[in-house]
Amino acid sequence: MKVILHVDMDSFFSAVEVRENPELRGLPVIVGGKKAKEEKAAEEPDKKIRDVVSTCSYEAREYGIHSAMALSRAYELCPDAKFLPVNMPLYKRVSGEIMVILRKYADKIEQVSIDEAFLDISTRVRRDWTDAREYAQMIKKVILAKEGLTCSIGIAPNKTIAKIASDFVKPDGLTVVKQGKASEFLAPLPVKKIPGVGPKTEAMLKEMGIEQIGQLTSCDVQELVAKFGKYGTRLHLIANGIDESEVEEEWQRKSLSRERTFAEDTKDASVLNNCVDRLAEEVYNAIEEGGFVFKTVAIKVKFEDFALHTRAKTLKSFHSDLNTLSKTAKELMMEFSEGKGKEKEKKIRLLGVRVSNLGMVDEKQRRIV
Ligand code: TTP
Ligand code: MG
Repeated sequence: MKVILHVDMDSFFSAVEVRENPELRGLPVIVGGKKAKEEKAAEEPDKKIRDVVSTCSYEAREYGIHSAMALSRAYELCPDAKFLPVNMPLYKRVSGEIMVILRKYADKIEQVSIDEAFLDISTRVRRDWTDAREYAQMIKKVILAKEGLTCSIGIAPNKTIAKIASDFVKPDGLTVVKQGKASEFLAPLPVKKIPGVGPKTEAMLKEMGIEQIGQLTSCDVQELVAKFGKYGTRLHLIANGIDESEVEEEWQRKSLSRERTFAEDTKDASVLNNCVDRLAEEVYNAIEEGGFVFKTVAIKVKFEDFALHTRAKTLKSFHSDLNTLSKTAKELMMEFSEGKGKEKEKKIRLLGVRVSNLGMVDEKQRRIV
């Protein structure tokens, strides 16, 4: 069982501005647009001014102001609000500091935007969830003490529910959805609360008579698949509280690859094999340098007619040796040369070797972390 925590900072850009200028506290503060024209021209001469609200304080939200609204409209709704230009370098710096703090409290952390992150805290709290709430309260306290900012946190058995939960009570909220309580929590919520369900999907679901997440659970999956393809299955699973996706550290999402285009298209087996060997060696050097281990090996083949194919194999455990890498890559290559009739006839224009599903070798303990 996993315990996942999702943190989302409250009215992030404007909260940072208020922190920097305490006299703004309690006022409607709107952040959006660029600095005065002259300054802007010097900084980004080619960019057009995007005159929309990036975000605003909760006081400003009372006037109906929200992100992505035209600044002119925001001005109509609340002419007395404090309007501030976007100071991105400042928000990025604060975001970086927050992520450093959060990292200490997680087995794994995945930053998903400037002001939000998933933390896998499975080994940090008790299995019975009794201290999950206290754990989140402690994180909130630390962020407030060190950064002077509030955030909202959701804790749940998976990423999707944790994200929905962090939005459930805002600002300065904390929502814990225990294992076994997911369906109950999700059922009454509108479908648009599911990450990825935008106005279009929402409208299509409404046509099917589905407005709440609970209604998704009782509807026929085939009907959802017919309308939304693969995403239909995912929607059904999410509504049932199922999401197996892992919290992925940045380096886990990464892959390493090398590729080569032949001077002349070829189907000569020994030329192709040599090339796979050389590419595997180059990839091996890169993973060794980075201290990585890999689980998945893939090859990419572009034929003379530019048709592009990839083939991948995921191994049972992590590896870090050149032998496994080139052997697996060559096996995958064989599948092409011995493969289907048409492909067999075609010459190859480009070859690529890639490893993904990377892990890190911890130097001190010589283990995968
Ligand atoms: P959000 O977390 O969506 O919004 P927020 O932090 O301002 O408010 P909330 O309390 O509801 O979480 O986005 C984080 C930051 O990203 C936000 O402070 C500004 C920026 N942003 C934009 O620039 N444009 C947008 O349309 C949105 C939604 C956000
Ligand atoms: Mg936020």
